[in-house]
Amino acid sequence: MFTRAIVRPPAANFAEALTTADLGTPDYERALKQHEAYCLALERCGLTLTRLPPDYLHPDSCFVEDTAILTEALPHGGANAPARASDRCAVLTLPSAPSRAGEVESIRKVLTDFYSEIPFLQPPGTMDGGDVCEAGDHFFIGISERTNEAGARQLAGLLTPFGYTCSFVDISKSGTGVSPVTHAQAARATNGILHLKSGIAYLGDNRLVVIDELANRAEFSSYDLVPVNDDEMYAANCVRINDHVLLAAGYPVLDGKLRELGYHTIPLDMSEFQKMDGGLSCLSLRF
Ligand code: CIR
Repeated sequence: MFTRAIVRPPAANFAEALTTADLGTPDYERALKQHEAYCLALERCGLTLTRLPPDYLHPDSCFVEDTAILTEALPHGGANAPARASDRCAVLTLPSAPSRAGEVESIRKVLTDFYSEIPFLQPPGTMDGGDVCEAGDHFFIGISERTNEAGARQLAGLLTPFGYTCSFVDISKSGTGVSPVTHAQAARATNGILHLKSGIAYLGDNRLVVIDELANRAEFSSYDLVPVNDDEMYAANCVRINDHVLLAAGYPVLDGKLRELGYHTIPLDMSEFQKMDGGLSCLSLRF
């Protein structure tokens, strides 16, 4: 159960954010409107928002999810839970993109209002929060072009005392054997996904939304899979928040599947964020 989220609107220089997508320049006014609609959807899901001011020094700073890992409290301490397991846990990440490293400090300051201890990852570890997928009392940690094994091991070491188990999912080019064929793919990982959560989303109830390319991975074999076809890949980065699932607008097949499964979906226009490689989940830190 989530009760809060941290969000930050894009700054006026959002067009200077990192991107490998070939989708054109984002329209700033439109991005602001889409961001506001996203915030209202979070509130509709029952979340209280901490709204940070735009950060002109960091053009990617609206993608707050990449800066920290925040756990949900485990309802009953989880299967492997020692004494501290019902505590929530926050860990600051170490984004490998130099232009994003400075985003972490302002998030740390905000999190001190909510967490008494906030460990952070150390070099040579690197990590973007978009590579970390919480699935009940288990965490999938993607090894990608942004998150390395050292970072993944550090995070696993920090989460284990809270009763979580972790496994690594290699989506890097070297891990998949997929040969990148375009410049955009070369800068990304599995079939053009930037982060693990660009390709999977946990819905609760042992259910995972997953892109076709990851559907046969042994790591996911014990889950009920909701497959996302290649045409709708971008929508795989959806988010279950309490009784709702937020997903990108314009992906009717996945939307239909989720509704058939009984989820109340809220489609949101994400076009301007997609231009800068941003998925829907990355616009908020939920806890
Ligand atoms: C970046 O390349 O870092 C940003 N332009 C996009 C980050 C998106 N983050 C996410 O999906 N978790």
